[in-house]
Amino acid sequence: MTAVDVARALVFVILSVLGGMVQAIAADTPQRLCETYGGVPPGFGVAREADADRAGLVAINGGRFRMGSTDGYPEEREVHNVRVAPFWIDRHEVTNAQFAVFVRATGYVTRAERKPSAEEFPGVAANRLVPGSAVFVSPKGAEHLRGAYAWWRWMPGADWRHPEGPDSDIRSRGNHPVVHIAFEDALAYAKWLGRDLPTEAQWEYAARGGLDGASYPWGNTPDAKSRRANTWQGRFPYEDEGRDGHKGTAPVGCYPANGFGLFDVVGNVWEWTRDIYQDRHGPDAVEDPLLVKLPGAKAGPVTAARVIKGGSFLCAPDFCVRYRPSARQPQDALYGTAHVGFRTVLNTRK
Ligand SMILES: [Ca+2]
Repeated sequence: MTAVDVARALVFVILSVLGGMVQAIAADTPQRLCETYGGVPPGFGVAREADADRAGLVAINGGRFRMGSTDGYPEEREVHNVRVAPFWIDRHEVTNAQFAVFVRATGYVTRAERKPSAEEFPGVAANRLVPGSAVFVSPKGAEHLRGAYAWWRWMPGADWRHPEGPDSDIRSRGNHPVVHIAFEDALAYAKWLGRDLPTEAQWEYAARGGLDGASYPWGNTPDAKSRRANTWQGRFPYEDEGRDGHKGTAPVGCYPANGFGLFDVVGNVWEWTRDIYQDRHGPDAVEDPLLVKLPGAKAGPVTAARVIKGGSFLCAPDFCVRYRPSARQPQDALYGTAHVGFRTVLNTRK
């Protein structure tokens, strides 16, 4: 072996070791979005860009999957087979910055910003019919004994621009998910982009990221080290220890993407779907039952309670283990609250 060969061998060994180290670092450092991201995907809201209608979307191949779970809450049953056609879905939850682009372009005013009508709230005094939304407030002492969900407080002046009430703002939260969005607000945003809200089946299929039947988007192991999603650590509803790095909403994309490249499918904020809530799943479906009615089908009145998915920063292991793809909850379509957001889909087979 010549000196040149020895040198080459040494270089090879060094490069191999370095390469292994780089791979190890890459494997240990999951893809993240939030640190350098302003909240608006390239081309978004710019009509002249050829692919603007797909800005921020990820293509999802269709497929058949087992929807629901027998391990979770009763409403997640029965496990049944559904086939979804190919579709596109937002890589991340709709952000404040994106919603601001929509509002600037259209002048849209959300429900939480409008004065509620007397017809909707018969018997409520006129001076109490003021714009607002429900904000989470940690109860003090035995305050929670006032009743279930006593940690929600109706706050006049709370809306998407003022998530914790009139004295709060979103100036440094352009890349956080927009909240206090009612179902009709989310739908209006989606329609403005020529899109829709996901059906529950689309949402669940996308959230599973290809891991059919798994408990979580990343597999079957709980997130013991609080590195995979923005949830609640500590005793709910008193103290959020924030061991996952965030109390309240987090910028989108701070946690590893799932197998389809989607961020925050569980945790951070609940997400609206089109489906009207029923407390059990239907039977096996050859195709997603809501989508076979397309095009132009109306999926029930805009005021009907809808399914929300994914759980939120308020989901804690001792209270609400709903940061799982199969988990579901009804949400009054008229109210978004501080922990409900959404993402959009583009159905290409219209
Ligand atoms: Ca958290």
